[in-house]
Amino acid sequence: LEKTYLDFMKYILDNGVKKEDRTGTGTISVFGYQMRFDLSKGFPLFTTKRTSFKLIASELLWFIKGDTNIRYLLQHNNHIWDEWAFKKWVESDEYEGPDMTDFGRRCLEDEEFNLLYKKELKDFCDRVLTDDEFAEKYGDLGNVYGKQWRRWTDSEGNEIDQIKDVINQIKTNPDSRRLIVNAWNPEDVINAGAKGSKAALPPCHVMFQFYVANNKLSCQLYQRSGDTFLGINYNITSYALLLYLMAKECNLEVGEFIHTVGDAHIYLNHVEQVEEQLSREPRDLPTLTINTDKQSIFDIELEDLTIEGYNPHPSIKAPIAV
Ligand code: THF
Repeated sequence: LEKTYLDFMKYILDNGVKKEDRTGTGTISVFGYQMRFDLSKGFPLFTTKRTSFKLIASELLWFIKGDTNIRYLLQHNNHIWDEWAFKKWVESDEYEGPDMTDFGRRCLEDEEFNLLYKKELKDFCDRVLTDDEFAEKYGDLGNVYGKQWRRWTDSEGNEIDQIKDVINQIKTNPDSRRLIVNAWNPEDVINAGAKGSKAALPPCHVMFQFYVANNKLSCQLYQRSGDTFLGINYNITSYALLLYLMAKECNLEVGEFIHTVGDAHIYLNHVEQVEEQLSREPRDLPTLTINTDKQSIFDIELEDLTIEGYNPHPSIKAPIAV
């Protein structure tokens, strides 16, 4: 399974074109690529660089809870969504600290600014953790995954729980060709990220579909945009975990996870890291165990998930593009 991901990165390096992007970092990019992972062959938490299962699992449980506030993530020491909430805060009228315009790019270019940013971000996180009113206002990313998965609002103001609905459909109508969860809400993605917009950023993993055959549950994801070195490996592990949890809930075996990516890119400041990772030899994949007392996906907590036999190569650091 891991080789499938490594081949994908190599394919982008060999065939990608240079392309500018929203963040100003620059990428090497290809359009349209598909990977298939047969989950009966192992759990795809990759070994060629150490990756934190806890970060991936707590993010997925956050989506499944329907939560869109980073406070839950911070409570689990998960900082992968900080920048997007922080951006909303420093662009607000209430913010009176040092100018943080374009902080993502400036952090890379200016070490002094980077220290200032780190301190400002830490103060922000502390406040989200301790100040309820502040958290409600600035910890929330708006209509992102958790909202669309669990509380999609229809034109009459009623909420649709897509995850519950798809579970019911898988259980009662497994041959259905409509087993879909859609995170792309056109009304909410207009101007996403701009001041006063409904979502901090438009979803990258846009839509997924389930499929049942031979008592196995499979899942295919369409991802419109993928940060191959920092994001896609997380997404693969995350959707594999989601598939395990859904299969358990529906009394099915796990089948395949199929990952279809639109703009698949490697940021120019990740190329060296990718080459380092490609030079490493994949090791045996770990196994995932889920607490068997809990059948429902909605009852699962972080403590119910255990990874065993994970013996990866060291982590490889890289800056995230904001
Ligand atoms: N934006 C970009 N540019 N890339 C993404 O992968 C991405 N995400 C989410 C939203 N916007 C994105 C956030 N997901 C890391 C990994 C995934 C993220 C955000 C950050 C990251 O920096 N991982 C590091 C270490 C993390 C840590 O230890 O705290 C790593 O080495 O894995 C796509 O969903």
